[in-house]
Amino acid sequence: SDSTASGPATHRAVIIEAAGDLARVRDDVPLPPLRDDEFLVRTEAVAVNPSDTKMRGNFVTDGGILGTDYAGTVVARGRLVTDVAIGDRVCGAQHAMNANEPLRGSFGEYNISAGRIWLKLPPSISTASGATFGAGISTAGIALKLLGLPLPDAPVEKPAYVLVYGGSTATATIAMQLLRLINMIPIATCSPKNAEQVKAYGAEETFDYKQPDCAAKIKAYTKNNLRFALDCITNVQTTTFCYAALGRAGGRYVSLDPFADHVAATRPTVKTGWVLGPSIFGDGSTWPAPYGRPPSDELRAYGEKLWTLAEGLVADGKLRPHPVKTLEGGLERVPEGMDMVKNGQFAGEKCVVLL
Ligand code: CO7
Repeated sequence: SDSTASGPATHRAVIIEAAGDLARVRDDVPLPPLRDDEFLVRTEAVAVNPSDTKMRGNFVTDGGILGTDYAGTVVARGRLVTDVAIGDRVCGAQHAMNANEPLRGSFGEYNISAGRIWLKLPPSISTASGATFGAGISTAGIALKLLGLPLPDAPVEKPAYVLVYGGSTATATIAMQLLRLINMIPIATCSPKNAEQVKAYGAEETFDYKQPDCAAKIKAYTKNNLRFALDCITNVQTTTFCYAALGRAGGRYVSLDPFADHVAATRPTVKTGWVLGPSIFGDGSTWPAPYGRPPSDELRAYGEKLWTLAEGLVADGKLRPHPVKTLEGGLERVPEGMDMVKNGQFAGEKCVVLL
């Protein structure tokens, strides 16, 4: 029986020591014991997200493991686990730099499953590509909720446009596919060079945001009726742009980070929200304000539903991963990958480090 199996007491992982504020690889990082309802994954690939590069200063729990995204093979499971078997390939997300459980980041030789925020990978998806799903599915899923839109088990009856600002970002390629699956119609901003790819992920039309009249063009395309905007970039210019494109009756604006209040204040008929990725676990957030949150059973249940649905969609080929560029050579390359992501060297592709 594998019911008592567990991992080693320590493993190699990428941590942050608050004093130095630098990401570094250590060989002797404790691996928490497996609980009855958890399984253990030997990590084979991790993806670097822009958010990993922002876990500095007061986001850091001293000695905490960095990283959200992982994929690998199940090597042990607790006695209550029945939905995965030893040898299954899985991917998922971790709640990194959670002060209550700082050793649960994804950038380690082992990952312990977190709630239902994981899925079994079908043979059609490589482990490297699987490593990109964690933050992407979680972020896009929360965005749908904040937009007041359903999940793919209950598509809308009346399709409507959704502006996806930053159509070539990793969040957008997942969000646009989910929008199509719920019968909504994504339109997106991106550079002309990315237009074909953005359409391949679901955009009906793309708009070059560098053109001065771009927001007006979107307003005309949507006949001054656009009611939904998802801002995958989020700065003063992008919030202003989305507000200018939304139609006369207002609607919903959702961003990936806190947005500029002075822009939002200009249109009270626009409801707002911003995505806090790790809220998908339902265990709240210990990150500093305004990123702190109390636990939420509602979000926990939503996350479980989202990831259960996503597993089926990925298996059916209806939810495809973002393009990847891989770095070989193991966890040692994660700090380098983070620098490259920060400097924009992975634009349009997820940085995936192979272990
Ligand atoms: O989810 C979490 C936990 C779950 C359990 S934690 C959150 C995880 N999510 C992230 O870390 C992503 C958050 N997003 C961002 O940090 C930003 O929105 C950026 C802009 C960095 C997007 O990151 P992504 O990695 O998706 O994008 P990228 O670096 O690959 O850039 C893609 C494209 C660029 O090529 C530009 O496209 P074109 O078509 O315009 O050439 O995004 C575009 N872009 C901009 N567009 C307009 C980049 N910066 C842009 C800008 N304005 N300032």
